[in-house]
Amino acid sequence: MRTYRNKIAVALLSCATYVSPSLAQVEGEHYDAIAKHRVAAIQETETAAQRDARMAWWRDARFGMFIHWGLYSIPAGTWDGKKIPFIGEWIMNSASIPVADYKALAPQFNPTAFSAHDIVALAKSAGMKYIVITSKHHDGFAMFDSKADPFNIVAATPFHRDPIRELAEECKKQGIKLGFYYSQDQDWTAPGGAAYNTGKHDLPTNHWDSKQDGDFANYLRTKAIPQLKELLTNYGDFPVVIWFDTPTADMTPELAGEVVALLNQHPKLIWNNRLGGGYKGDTETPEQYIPAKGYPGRDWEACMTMNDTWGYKSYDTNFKSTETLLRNLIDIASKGGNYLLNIGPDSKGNVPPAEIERLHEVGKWLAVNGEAVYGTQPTLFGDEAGSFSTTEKDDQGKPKFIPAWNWRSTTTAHSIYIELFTWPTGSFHIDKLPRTVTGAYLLADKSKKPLKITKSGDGVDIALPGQALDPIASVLVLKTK
Ligand code: FHN
Repeated sequence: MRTYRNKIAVALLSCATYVSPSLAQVEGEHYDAIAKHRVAAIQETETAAQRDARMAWWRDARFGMFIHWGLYSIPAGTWDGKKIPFIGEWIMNSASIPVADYKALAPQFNPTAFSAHDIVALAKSAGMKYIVITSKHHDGFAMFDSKADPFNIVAATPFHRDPIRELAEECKKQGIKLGFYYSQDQDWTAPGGAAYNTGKHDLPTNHWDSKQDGDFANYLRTKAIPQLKELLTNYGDFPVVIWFDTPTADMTPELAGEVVALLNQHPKLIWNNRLGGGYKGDTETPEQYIPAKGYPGRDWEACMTMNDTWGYKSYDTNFKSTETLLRNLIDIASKGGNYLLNIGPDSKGNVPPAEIERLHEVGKWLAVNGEAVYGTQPTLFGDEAGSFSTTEKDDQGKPKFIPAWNWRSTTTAHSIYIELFTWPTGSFHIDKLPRTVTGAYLLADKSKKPLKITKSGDGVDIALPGQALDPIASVLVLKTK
């Protein structure tokens, strides 16, 4: 059972495209039939220039905050006195909690410490340019005021406030963008909503409570689509992103087309590759890993946790170091992607101090070195990122990518940035220069003192001071023609 659960976990956490095999098969075998019923998404009809304009802010942003917050923060990883394995927001599924028992959490949810102001300010101080929050996760509980379904934070809890509205207002005030995660397919408390089987349930439906049984199309039409409409129309300038998740074969091209018809009414919207029904969306969404070479030609966003859960788990203290988080951000930027880094507030609405601390530290680095991240293009080099092992294999049996952590590079029209993780003695050597370099300095050096450049073979040596300017990453700027 454990192996099976782990396999599911790996599949959930690392699947890049979220097109289920059965769906891929359907597409292959019945392409014509599908084409007839398929609604063309904006992505398929717009020109490249229109697409560039729509994606411009997102591509410049490079760094966003993911927020997983919901009823699952009350049990916080423990049910009936037992620590439940797997990610916190999955506790209902992992512990096979009956619908009525899970719904009984709502009257206990009163997150009076929640401050939209503080969370938005935290994202800003971290140097993040957008926020994506779980408006409804797989448990079916809406974190917003929904007339479409009463299982929501305003109608079903003593809190009676709409955090999504408060966040939308704060994001507007503080000048940062807001997107909504919405679990369109899995819904464990609505009849007909899908459920992944994590290996605990033997029932053919994957449901563990007869209250979950029902018709998926009916669920989609009476809950998910009406709630998506509410989210798309009730929050002013937002959402700028809809972040779908975990599609199943239930999401046929026809049903997904009904969602797409709604999304198409919001032509500036960006949505990811996890709707299902064969729709590619705007963005690839590698989860908990950084792809070796990024996705050349596709926009992409790596979403990651700081510890080992998305939703709050009281006993998960396995936090990554600030060094790891910063290296991830730089690595992702050097491959042309965005980093969507998660926080998991507790049941009172407090963000765990370990997360706040790390975000502040990342923000301090970006305040000095942000020019090397925001609005940049991928590396012009490539070899600095690492190489494929000749002996080790990855989960899919392919040669494993072993990252090298010496340096990374990002680019703008007139600069090449070299983010140095290990500080070379005396000078930094570049073998082959893709552009003519006209000057060099360290980004953290306010005086921009020129560094001596010496031609060396096809490349150059840049003379460096004895000490790195930053213990994690110092940025060398090469001005170029
Ligand atoms: O099942 C979810 C999980 O709970 C979490 O929301 C992540 C975030 O990308 N998405 C799914 C797993 O891929």
